Amino acid sequence: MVQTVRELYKLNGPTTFENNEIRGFAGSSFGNINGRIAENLFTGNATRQVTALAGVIEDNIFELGEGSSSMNFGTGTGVDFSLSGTVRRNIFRELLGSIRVVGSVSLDSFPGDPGYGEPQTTIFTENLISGIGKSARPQEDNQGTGDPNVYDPGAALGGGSETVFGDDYCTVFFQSGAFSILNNTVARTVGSGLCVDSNSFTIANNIVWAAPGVEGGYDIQQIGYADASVLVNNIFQTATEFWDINEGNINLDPQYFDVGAGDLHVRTGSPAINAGADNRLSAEQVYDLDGNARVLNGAVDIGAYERSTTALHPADTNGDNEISKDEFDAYNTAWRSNAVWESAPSIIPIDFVSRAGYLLQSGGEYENIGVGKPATWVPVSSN
Ligand SMILES: [Ca+2]
Ligand SMILES: [Ca+2]
Repeated sequence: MVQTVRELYKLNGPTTFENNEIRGFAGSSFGNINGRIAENLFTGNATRQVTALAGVIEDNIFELGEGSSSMNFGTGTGVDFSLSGTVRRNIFRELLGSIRVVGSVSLDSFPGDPGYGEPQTTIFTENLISGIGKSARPQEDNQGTGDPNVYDPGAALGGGSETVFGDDYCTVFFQSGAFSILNNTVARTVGSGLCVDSNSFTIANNIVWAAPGVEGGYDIQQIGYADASVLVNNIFQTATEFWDINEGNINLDPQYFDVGAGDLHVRTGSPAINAGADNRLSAEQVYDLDGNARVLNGAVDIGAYERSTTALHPADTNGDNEISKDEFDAYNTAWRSNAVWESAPSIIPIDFVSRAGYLLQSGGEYENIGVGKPATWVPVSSN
């Protein structure tokens, strides 16, 4: 379903916006949505992918855009308008602009005033972020650098100056209010990774690691003064100084499975496995980005994914860790006839069919190596 600009502007006020595909959007903003934005695909848009006000943004994909993603939580004018929001399990990939998350603030009163609204905490968890500043779409050479693939700060793109936040270019910029930034995975491709410029924040259990060839910037950058700042159990290489609590962080390669192909699951033996801080988890963290339980094998993992090697290939209906000829034929037939399959995904993707064929051809048992599906199922003999 493709939404038009006019229809999207109708979405003010509490509402649910889900299961849409928004493609080739060239306006200035999607308008404010005060509700739930879930399971949408935003792809190939020329400006800000979404501007949302409060509510929940979960399980969306934002990709291949020339603009940025901007999310404002509680930036209203009344003292009662101090709302919190949750941004979880979204995938942001190949966007030219950055991601800005503005937290809860009360604009018309000040600390000490009667009725001053205490900021609520905005929750940002289990998001996957890669390829920011490097849209896969062909770009114009806005600033005359001679290279259309170079990000030009301040370039007059669809999103205008809104593609640049703060003094430095940041992949994700958290501004105002209070934040819990937990269990995200960021492959930093340009500028700094996570930047925070707000009253208080907890940054825990995140992986922020530069993609190959990226230089300069910080993985985690604190801008300005904060009342409370916590940095615990993250994997990163570089961060600015001055944290109230700075402990349990790891400076070791997270061992992504295949960063080039965008699979940021970690490999067996990764320092991320079971190395998160369980006592920093939020009640909002029910599932990991794959939909598995957030905590498995006794302790939470660092990053958006919880390592799990238990799922069988959906074609393996008798659960014996082998794909038989009959099982493959049934799966293949269901795919050809668009039949609903009992084990998820119910609409069978073609790469799941070809993986079943590969496992059949290889013969013998297969195993789950804990990465993205369907590449996670490999013949035992090949591993
Ligand atoms: Ca675990
Ligand atoms: Ca079987």
